[in-house]
Amino acid sequence: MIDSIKEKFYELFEGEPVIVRSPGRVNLIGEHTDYNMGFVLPAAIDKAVYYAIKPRKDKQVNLFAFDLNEEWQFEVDEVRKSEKSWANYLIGVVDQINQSGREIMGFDCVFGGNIPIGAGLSSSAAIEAGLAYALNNLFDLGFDKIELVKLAQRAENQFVGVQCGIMDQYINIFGKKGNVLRIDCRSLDYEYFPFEFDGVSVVLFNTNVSHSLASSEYNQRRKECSAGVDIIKQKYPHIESLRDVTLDMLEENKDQLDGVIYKRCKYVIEENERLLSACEALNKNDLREFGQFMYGSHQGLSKEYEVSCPELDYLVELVADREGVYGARMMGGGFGGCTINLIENKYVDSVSQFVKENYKKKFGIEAEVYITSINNGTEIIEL
Ligand code: GAF
Repeated sequence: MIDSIKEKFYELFEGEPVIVRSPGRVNLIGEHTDYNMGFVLPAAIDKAVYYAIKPRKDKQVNLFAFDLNEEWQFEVDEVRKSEKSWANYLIGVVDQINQSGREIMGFDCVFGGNIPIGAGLSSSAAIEAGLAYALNNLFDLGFDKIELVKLAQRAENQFVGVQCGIMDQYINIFGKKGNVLRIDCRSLDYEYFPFEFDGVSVVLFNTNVSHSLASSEYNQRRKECSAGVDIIKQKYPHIESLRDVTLDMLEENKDQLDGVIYKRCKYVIEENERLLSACEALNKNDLREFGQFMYGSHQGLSKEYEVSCPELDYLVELVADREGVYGARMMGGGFGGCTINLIENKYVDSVSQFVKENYKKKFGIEAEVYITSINNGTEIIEL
């Protein structure tokens, strides 16, 4: 992959590029908690976007998307939306750098990778944060890591127009081989938890569906959560987010809350608690207990937060009682994409076979299987 991207760079441009690897991510537990100022537990993975990139002496930016065989050009000082949706993830980053008051020159860039699009593995954050990281280094912009995370998130929120939380860009920059990260999305502190269990694999089953509801429902969930906060705040003025709300407070306010909003808030409060308990299980090296919290998370996402879909539910149901499976749940925003599964190595083949056969029978769609390993966050791999 890296060689083909470099070759393309040599074909299109002059000189020697820097190579940057920018990973996708998994999230073990803690879904839809980031924008509620709660906790998440993601890890950067081996699937990644690779950049071959070199500064220019003028203000011209030449982008080439290797996987799509498409190009886009613009001037650093003339940033506007592209009709090519992929280009907006990159232009948004340049736009944010411009807004920060830092100055960059143009650059030549070929990028491509193996993060499946629409699978919930955060290919868009990989593109944004990877480019922010690369430009920070190429032009000595002096952003620290957390500033890069926020810049990449703003590119997505403001330029691409998706109101995502901070998890995906954060793990992209801070990921560390062999570790999951417990991120406190309120303080933006983090803690590494080693996640290398002999004989156990992190396996993703891709539904290969991506229901169009995803972004409208995502924004709707955000609104429902803040509507809940607004009501509970009337009694508890110090409340700023669902992170500050306990189940007792929620129960006290149940009569004032619409039934749907109550369910959404309950899920978020419980998911935060589940995540903290799951981390205690990790500290005890107890994957069985950890896996039970994953199932609990899926139930909540499916029944209370209602961001699952029949395909995701079925993939979790298929593995739930199978030998060798510790835990499974839907992952990411929902309405399609992947489930994440912890499976004993010696059962990975048989469980995958079983899942693929049954999923195909039920939905007529091939489920893809990715066995992932936990890798570093974005890094320069060739100078
Ligand atoms: C998407 C968003 F981009 C994240 O910020 C997060 O909210 C996630 O959905 C749900 O946990 O990946």
